[in-house]
Amino acid sequence: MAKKSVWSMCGMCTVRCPIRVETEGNEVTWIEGNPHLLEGALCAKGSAGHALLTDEERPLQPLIRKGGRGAGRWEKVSWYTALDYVAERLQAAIKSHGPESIIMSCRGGPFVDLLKAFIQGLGSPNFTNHDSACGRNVHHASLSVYGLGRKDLIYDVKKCRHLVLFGRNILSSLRIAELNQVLDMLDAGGKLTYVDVRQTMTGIKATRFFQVRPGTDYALALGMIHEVLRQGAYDKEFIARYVADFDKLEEFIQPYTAEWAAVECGIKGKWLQEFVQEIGAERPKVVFHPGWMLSRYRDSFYACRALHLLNVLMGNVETEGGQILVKGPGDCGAKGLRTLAGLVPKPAAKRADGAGWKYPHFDKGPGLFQLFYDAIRTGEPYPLKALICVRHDPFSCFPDPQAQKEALDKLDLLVSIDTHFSEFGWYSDVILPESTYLERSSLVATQKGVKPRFIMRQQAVEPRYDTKSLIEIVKLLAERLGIGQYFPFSSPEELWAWQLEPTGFTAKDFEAKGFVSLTDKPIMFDRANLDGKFKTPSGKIEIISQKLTEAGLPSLKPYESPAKPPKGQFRLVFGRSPVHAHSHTVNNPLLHELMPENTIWINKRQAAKLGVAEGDLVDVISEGATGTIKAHVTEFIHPEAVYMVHGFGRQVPLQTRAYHAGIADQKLMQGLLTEMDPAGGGLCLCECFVTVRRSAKNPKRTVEL
Ligand SMILES: Nc1nc2c(c(=O)[nH]1)N[C@H]1C(S)=C(S)[C@@H](COP(=O)(O)OP(=O)(O)OC[C@H]3O[C@@H](n4cnc5c(=O)[nH]c(N)nc54)[C@H](O)[C@@H]3O)O[C@H]1N2
Ligand SMILES: Nc1nc2c(c(=O)[nH]1)N[C@H]1C(S)=C(S)[C@@H](COP(=O)(O)OP(=O)(O)OC[C@H]3O[C@@H](n4cnc5c(=O)[nH]c(N)nc54)[C@H](O)[C@@H]3O)O[C@H]1N2
Ligand code: SF4
Ligand SMILES: [Mo]
Repeated sequence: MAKKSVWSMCGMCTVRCPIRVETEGNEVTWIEGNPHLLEGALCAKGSAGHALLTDEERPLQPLIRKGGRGAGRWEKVSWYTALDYVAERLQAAIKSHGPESIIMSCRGGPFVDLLKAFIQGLGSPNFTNHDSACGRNVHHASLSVYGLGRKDLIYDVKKCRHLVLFGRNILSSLRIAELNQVLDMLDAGGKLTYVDVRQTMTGIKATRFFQVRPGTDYALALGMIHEVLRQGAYDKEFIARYVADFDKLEEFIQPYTAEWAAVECGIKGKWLQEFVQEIGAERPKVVFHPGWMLSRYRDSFYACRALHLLNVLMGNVETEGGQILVKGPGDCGAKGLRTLAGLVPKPAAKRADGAGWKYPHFDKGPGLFQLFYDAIRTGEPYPLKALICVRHDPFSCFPDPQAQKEALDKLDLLVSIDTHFSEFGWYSDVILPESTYLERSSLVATQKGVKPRFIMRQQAVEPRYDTKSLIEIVKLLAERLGIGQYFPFSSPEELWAWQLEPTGFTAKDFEAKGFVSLTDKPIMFDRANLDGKFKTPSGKIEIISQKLTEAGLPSLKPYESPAKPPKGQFRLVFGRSPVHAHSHTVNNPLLHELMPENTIWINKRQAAKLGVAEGDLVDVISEGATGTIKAHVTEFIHPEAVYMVHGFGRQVPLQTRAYHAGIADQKLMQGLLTEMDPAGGGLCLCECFVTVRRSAKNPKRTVEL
């Protein structure tokens, strides 16, 4: 059988590592990281991609709901029928309530141009994503300090001398390229300081580990700022040149001494002083990395802001081993890709979630998903009628799926475009199954960075079942809805040629390495002349953000100590496993074998008080929700917290391996659907308290007399 080698991009998580795939006939025989970029490295999930191909516990043809929502009765239909069904209902919504009554949500990433063109082509501004449960606080904090988003600055992890990570479990919640950079940095003698409420793979490799009381990162960051200022360990020149209102920070920080922070966080003040001495000597090659999470507490926006300010104090902007402004094709003297969204007029209506107008400090880009639930419930600012989720599962992503269902029952149409049965898909009216990443081509994508490039995902094998690529699904739907003109292609090859046309490259240029580099050398701006690079209203790095002030919000918020869990309760925190990507790999035959269920981590002393031993079943109870799970009893978690890996507790019966294996943290987060940091928009996922008790489902303990 004919053997082939295909350049592609992994789709097992959203990192989308570049890969090389070997095929024989229609079988995938080998997958590795692109040797030119990743030296062949791939993670466990990426290696399990071929098991996704053959997995029949995914939607294998379009499905239309027959019974009530969520009842699991499906009619198998042709693509023709399914697309007509969706198009007719969208048309009805447009006719009765205008195109703005349609919401589309998508996980984001390098291929969103296609979906943006579709929803805006229909005339709706309501394009959204998952990010209020992920990195919105970090993003908005970054915007408020630099006027640049979280993706406009990259951390030069490999060359830094000291990497400081707050709840960023970089060696487990991984991106291959970044993980390799951390290891190279450590090999080169760099230091790693890690802050978490529990010990992790990253903490084990770290030079220093601060185990903090849950939710006190803001205090720690304030204590660090105080100590940096006290020791004079900051870049005075950089600050004088680029930073506004530094004196306001000096004044604000007065009460937040290192000793105070140490007491608040439960660490030693001496450790903080030593830490600041080190970074003072190592700056500017010091990176404070708020990651995506910094975990989701009520003040996480301000904690992220404080970390950004620490970076500013280090003077690490546009330096090797610090933070570097991303560069795009234009910075290499090259032309960018032609975009489909560029063909489409901007929708006239305001966003229904209020981002950019009701909430002027929120980036109106993808807005905030949870605010659509308010709009659905109230019908304000206008009625909403349909939700299309592409590569996004709001019932796994956002708290309290039951509350979400109650709101979504007000909509006439729910569509899931997914490779799997998502929890949302199972509740929706139509499932349009996308071909897996190995069975489809995607758009040409731009990867910005110090060395920007164009990259491509090419189809490795033919679809095994009656599924289609997103490119085809969108094109077919657009034609039915009278907006076919915005999709001027009839195959991925034609689309690539259209996108690439202004750049002077062709698909042939990708044959050698799977990507096209736009520069040989890293591009750096002149650090002595960064004027115009900071997109804040003042053009300076803003300690007091004008936008926040205009929105009536403080830029430097006084610290408030997080609530202690009520007696007998714990704060529920969560994270990821290196072998799973959120909830959608839990049913993968190979990955399920590696980690079939989650456990709940509980501190040894607390477990002893509850009579819970390692491996015992415990009931985890929050207001209105409960689940039973195995306990992992350990010294390596703060006594106030319990921890579980996100993604388990799935309720789709057709996924036999994942069905009811472990429990879902988001289902315990009752009442938190729209609880957010008002300044950052991030959801307060970590503001959930649960009771844990030994379950009656354990076998009775017998005592030998
Ligand atoms: N309680 C709690 N909530 C959380 C988190 C948590 O840890 N705990 N984590 C938060 C974070 S950081 C994030 S990023 C979000 C993630 O939340 P989501 O974005 O919803 O999560 P994913 O599981 O990455 O992907 C969603 C859907 O994409 C589908 N999918 C995967 N590959 C493809 C594909 O190739 N094509 C198509 N069409 N669909 C595909 C999957 O089957 C899945 O149904 O959740 C957030 N919410
Ligand atoms: N293998 C794998 N890798 C992934 C993903 C995946 O699903 N699987 N998802 C990707 C995505 S979408 C994201 S957003 C990133 C997320 O990457 P990270 O930001 O590294 O997120 P998590 O693994 O969720 O780790 C969160 C950590 O925060 C800790 N924590 C909880 N409360 C506190 C606190 O008060 N203070 C501090 N300092 N820490 C606290 C938790 O104990 C946990 O270890 O990972 C990405 N990489
Ligand atoms: S990190 Fe792993 S799963 Fe994610 S894209 Fe890269 S290889 Fe694939
Ligand atoms: Mo995320």
